[in-house]
Amino acid sequence: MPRNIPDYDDYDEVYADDYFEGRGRTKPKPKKQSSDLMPGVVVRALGHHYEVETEDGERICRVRGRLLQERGKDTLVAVGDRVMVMPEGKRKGLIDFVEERTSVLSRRRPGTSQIVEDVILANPDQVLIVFSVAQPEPHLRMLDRFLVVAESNELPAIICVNKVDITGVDVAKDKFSLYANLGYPLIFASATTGDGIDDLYHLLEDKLTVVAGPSGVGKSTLINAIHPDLNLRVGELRGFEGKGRHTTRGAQLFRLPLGKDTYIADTPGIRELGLYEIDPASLGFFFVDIEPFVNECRFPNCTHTHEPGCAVHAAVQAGKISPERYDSYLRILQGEDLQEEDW
Ligand SMILES: Nc1nc2c(ncn2[C@@H]2O[C@H](COP(=O)(O)OP(=O)(O)OP(=O)(O)O)[C@@H](O)[C@H]2O)c(=O)[nH]1
Ligand SMILES: [Mg+2]
Ligand SMILES: [Zn+2]
Repeated sequence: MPRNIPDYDDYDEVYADDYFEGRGRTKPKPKKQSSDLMPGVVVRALGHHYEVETEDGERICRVRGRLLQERGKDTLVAVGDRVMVMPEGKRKGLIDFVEERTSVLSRRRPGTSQIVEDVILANPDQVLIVFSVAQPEPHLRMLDRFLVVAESNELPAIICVNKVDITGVDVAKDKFSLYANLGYPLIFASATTGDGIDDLYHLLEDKLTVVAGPSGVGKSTLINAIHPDLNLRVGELRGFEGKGRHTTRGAQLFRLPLGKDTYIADTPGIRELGLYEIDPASLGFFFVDIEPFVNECRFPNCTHTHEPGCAVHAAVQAGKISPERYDSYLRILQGEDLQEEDW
């Protein structure tokens, strides 16, 4: 084992400082045991430390050395992870164990040629995808990409169209009509006037909902409108294009006073949403409007681009799949990485 990674197996060694702190005390503190472990949920990442909510409050935790070694390059601990914590004093702790994730919202880590998973949030039950009707203008091809990420992670998606105060709800319904037809729950909201907030609130009960979308669309403002006590930081928009400033840094999980177990996670605006581990032959399954035709193609490994006897292509020609959605499919298939600057 390399010297610079401490081995936390021996709790005596780790807590040695604690023993000496109590100078003058005749009996050493009792040895830490695994029965002292307490369950918790990671609510925020702070560099190499994590804020964990446990039954007796929040603790700032570091990660046990052995875990650091075991997990290689994958996201070791993510916001939303259920963990076991060895308490250290009243407010600190050591993450001893990370429970297997039941779901993730993840993407391909940007800025590297290696294919690495970047877990945006662990264990969500659903994803609330927020776009604004204006300021910034919605980029629907990017929305399609968010939907593919939700479908490929098997997460139910709700679409929230925010800032309807700017254009009026009719313009918003018109711009997003395609998505009402696809069957996704669609909520028209204004975090400023409070329109649609009640509808949103009712969808959250007893679930962990991750709020995702581009920067500046009003994700944090919406969460504040749902639960004003949180008082999250909200950013100004930059320039005449009204793009966001990436105000929220790092995902953060909040418990809501609603039902027994309701959490909402704010996430930073996503600039780049590379898809992780989706092979070309299965991409069609993650478009709810393309999927019904996939098994009717002549070739089982059809990519729905040029192959003869392609049922998807025929459905596009017949107007059963919209040209815009098919265009999104082709762009993702070709590996086009949309960046915010291209929107
Ligand atoms: N007109 C209008 N402006 C809104 C509404 N919701 C949010 N805004 C404004 O949009 C700007 C960006 O809001 P944020 O809540 O910071 O956006 P965000 O999606 O959290 O952005 P990031 O944290 O950067 O990802 C702020 O100036 C908000 O006041 C709305 O419903 N209507
Ligand atoms: Mg924000
Ligand atoms: Zn086909």
